[in-house]
Amino acid sequence: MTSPITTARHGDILVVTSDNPPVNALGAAVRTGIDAALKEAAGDDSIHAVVITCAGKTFFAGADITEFSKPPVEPLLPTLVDSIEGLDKPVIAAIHGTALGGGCEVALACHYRIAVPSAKLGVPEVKLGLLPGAGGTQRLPRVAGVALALEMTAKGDPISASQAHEAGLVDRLAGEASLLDDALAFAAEVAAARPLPRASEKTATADAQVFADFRKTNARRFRGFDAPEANIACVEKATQVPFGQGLQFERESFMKLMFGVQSAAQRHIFFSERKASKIDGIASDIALRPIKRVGVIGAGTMGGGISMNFLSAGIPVTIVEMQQEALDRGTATVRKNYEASAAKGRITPDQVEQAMGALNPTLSLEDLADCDLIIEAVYENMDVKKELFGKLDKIAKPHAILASNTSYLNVDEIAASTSRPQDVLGMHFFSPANVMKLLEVVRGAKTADDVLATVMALGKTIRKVAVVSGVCHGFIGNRMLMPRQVEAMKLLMAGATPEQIDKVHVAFGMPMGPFQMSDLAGVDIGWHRDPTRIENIRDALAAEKRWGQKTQAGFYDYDEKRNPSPSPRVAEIIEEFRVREGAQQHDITDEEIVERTLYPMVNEGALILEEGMAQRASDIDVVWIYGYGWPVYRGGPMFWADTEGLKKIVAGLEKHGFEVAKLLRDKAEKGERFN
Ligand code: T1G
Repeated sequence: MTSPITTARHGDILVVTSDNPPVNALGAAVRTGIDAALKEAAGDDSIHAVVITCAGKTFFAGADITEFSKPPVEPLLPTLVDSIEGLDKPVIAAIHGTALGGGCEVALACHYRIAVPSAKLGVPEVKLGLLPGAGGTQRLPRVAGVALALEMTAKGDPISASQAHEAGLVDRLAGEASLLDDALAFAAEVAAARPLPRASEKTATADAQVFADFRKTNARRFRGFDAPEANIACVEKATQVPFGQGLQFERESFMKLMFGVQSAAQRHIFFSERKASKIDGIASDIALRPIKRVGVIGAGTMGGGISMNFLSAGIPVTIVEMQQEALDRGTATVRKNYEASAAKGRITPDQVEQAMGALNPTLSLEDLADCDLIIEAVYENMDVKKELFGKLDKIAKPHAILASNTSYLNVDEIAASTSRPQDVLGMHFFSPANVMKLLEVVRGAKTADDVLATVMALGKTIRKVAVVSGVCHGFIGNRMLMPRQVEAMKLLMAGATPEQIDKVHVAFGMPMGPFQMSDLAGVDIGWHRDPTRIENIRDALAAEKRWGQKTQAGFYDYDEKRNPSPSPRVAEIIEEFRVREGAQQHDITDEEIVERTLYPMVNEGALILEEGMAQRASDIDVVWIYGYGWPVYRGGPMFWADTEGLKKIVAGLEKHGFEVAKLLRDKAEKGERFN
């Protein structure tokens, strides 16, 4: 097998190039090749400097994550990194694309770093539940300073080449199109410079208060995660002990995380997110329909948010409303959202105008005639949607894709109201649609393969995590949410309080519990709106306009800053229903709350898989991570069930009288996992 590493002489400079698509991951063959090149350079006195560069779209984007579950192969990355730094000739890293993780650590071990302005550098290991395990936690604070090293290691976001240059992480900026030439010139310039600047020989200093402040400032963000604190502790160690001891501490900390459940969960999600974009049974090179203009019907919260996804990706949008006032309000909201992002420096004012200039508001459905994709985000009512799709069928051009943003209605029934069911599918965005990453793409019985593949690819273009769902009530996410909400209400009747149930979910790692979620989304969603018809606790709350945060009262009472507090009135309503229904109460433990609200979600997930409504268990995990904030360090409901043990899940479900899904029972009995 040819090595992904090649070397070439440019005068007295040895250029080492990695060509290991798609991201030049530092797999065993790459490490072996670089090691051989270093030996070549060390043994040849006519070589006075080394340039390490990469072909393709990026400098090394990290260790090869797929190797983590396999036995380690020499030379290990930490060893290789030390060999680079230890060479007695200058090694220059020529960086483009994203120098991430082990890639950034290779660059840090080089004596010099030159990067094109569009490059990024980062150590995202924390997002995999890890830490830079090849010296990064010890070299980065020594080169770029402790404050920046804390930000980069504990949060995992990359910085731009210019930020890196300002911080001293990058020594030179190259021309965008002249990286190698500029790197060679830089190498010639420093070839004789001594002593060689070695990160490990610098010192990292910081007041202890810096670490205490950083921990305090980020406590909420890091809640429940192991890796951020491990990264902080390693950077702190770099200011306390010599480099070698710091490396040892880093190594021990890395191994602890690597073999922990959280990193396994976070690596599972890394690969699952990418796997979700693949559609079983459809060729990955299927011809896609070009999407040059998108139509959005409805300029409310959803329609405006949906439009922004396309505008931000540079795709013009025609947005339709029935009333001018609603249309104006909708487009004003889009502008307000963009201007808020500009105020935070996330986008430039020019980009705001560019996006708004690509938004074409209209009151006429006929203006959608030139759209390649039309998405409706109108009132969640089947008759309304069927009538609208009937009209679109006559207006839309041939091969236009017609999508419904419905959150649970039957997409096949909607498709049947057109003469082109093959062009119809669901695109279920999550509110706020311009923020939430999940997009459930609902495949109708007659949806054409190229239509599905086009929308899945478009999902990536608009920076969503798209997951294919079959047609069933609630698709994947909301279908699993329902049993959780139903059981939460039953637990109120059995003696629990809303705050007790929510507290268990938040302690588990969810951003909020079932009742906090209801208050945020609106207790009145789906309510029959007849205040005289009070059949359950939710009806009683809705009848008293306890519609949630928006009315400063729901399952909780809210002050003017929307701070929640337990509601005596809600406690009364619950008690009234307990009496009225003759409900039996008992002391409810946190464990029972988990068994009765989370285990049924796993059970529903098993039914979804049995019915083929999701392609794979990992898709279900992706839905809950990106659509509902399931803690990524638990890997999603199905991954979590595997770690709990399916036998334990089955026993818990049976204990509370649930009917166990066949797939779940079979897997439990065979000792199998979902993932
Ligand atoms: N190892 C193995 N495969 C990888 C990979 C990696 N590091 N990064 C990406 N891939 C695969 C990915 O699964 C996909 O495969 C394809 O490449 C394209 O990826 C010791 C321990 C670089 C910003 O965490 O953030 O170094 O689906 O779709 O959108 O301290 O990939 O095509 O089969 O994401 O252009 C640290 C992870 C590793 C970076 C490019 N590094 N990668 O994004 O492409 S741990 C990372 C990314 C480490 C050391 C530690 C992104 C990207 P497939 P993609 P993209």
